[in-house]
Amino acid sequence: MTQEVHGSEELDEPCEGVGGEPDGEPADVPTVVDQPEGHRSGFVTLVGRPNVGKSTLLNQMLGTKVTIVSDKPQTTRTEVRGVLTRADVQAVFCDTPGIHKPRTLLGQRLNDTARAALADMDVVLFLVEADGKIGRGDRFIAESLPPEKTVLVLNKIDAVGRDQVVGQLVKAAEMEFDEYFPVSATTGRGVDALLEHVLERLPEGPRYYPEDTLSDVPEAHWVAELVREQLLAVVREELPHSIATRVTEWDWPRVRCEILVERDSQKGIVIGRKGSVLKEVGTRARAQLPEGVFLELVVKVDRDWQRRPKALDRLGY
Ligand SMILES: Nc1nc2c(ncn2[C@@H]2O[C@H](COP(=O)(O)OP(=O)(O)OP(=O)(O)O)[C@@H](O)[C@H]2O)c(=O)[nH]1
Ligand SMILES: [Mg+2]
Repeated sequence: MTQEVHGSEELDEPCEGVGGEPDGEPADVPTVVDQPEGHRSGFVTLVGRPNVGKSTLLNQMLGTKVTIVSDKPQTTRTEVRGVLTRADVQAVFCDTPGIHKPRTLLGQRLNDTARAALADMDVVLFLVEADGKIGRGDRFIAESLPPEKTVLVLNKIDAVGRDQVVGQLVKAAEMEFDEYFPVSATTGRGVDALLEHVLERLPEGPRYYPEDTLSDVPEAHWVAELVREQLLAVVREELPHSIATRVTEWDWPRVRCEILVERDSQKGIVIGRKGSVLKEVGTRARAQLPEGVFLELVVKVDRDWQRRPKALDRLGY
């Protein structure tokens, strides 16, 4: 397994047609696969402020990793679908970006993506944190959720004592939803009960995805996401929002992934001394990919990409 650590080049001419495209974009509307007798199905959206644990909860419910996680806010940037299929029921879960007060065009787009994922949902899982303040940001989101479809999930109960869980549930109850589930997405506590409840709520309906489908994320986009996840974990500076990744060459097992930053000064941080940061990111990303992958990481500057509509379009945000 080799990994090339590149310096950087200016991105003069933005490449067209990249950003999750080598495998094609996921279709917006899934086709109906089949409908066994008495089968139930539906769409379940996870929403909440950034960092409340939406992606962690989705991975825990599916028992497999379909969406990346980090301790930095605004990790999820696109809608990610994870599919749970049983003989009699199929749930299509939609992970969404955290809804927040936007400061850039990227922030606005993330909010729009989350809002769009709320249309035509059967169940909304609205996550709030047990170990943080339930405040204006949460109430702002709550106001736009359909009460009859919303289940309030109090996440991160492993991080607090029982009194705090009760106190937070009382606080959350001010938002007047009917159903409350305290869970820990990390340890899995309470998650089975939540999952069974969600599945029971789904109406009669067809199987939308083949039974072996776990997610709608194209492979190339997934590799780019794993690289971004490891950058979020490894890079210490306040860079998370300035980093984007995209796969520009896919010749399996050779994959070339570009890391975009916004300014020259950020290149050195992402590369690290003698390439140490890039090397670690590559090693950690490869550990999650099939053996033998040749991952080439290249750092480029795409000036102020998160404020430029065309740059965001190219990245699929
Ligand atoms: N202690 C504890 N930490 C959790 C739990 N669930 C998530 N976390 C942590 O919270 C942080 C954010 O988790 P994510 O799943 O990325 O949160 P998110 O809501 O998807 O965040 P965005 O995509 O940025 O909106 C990570 O550091 C997780 O490890 C939990 O149940 N307990
Ligand atoms: Mg997320």
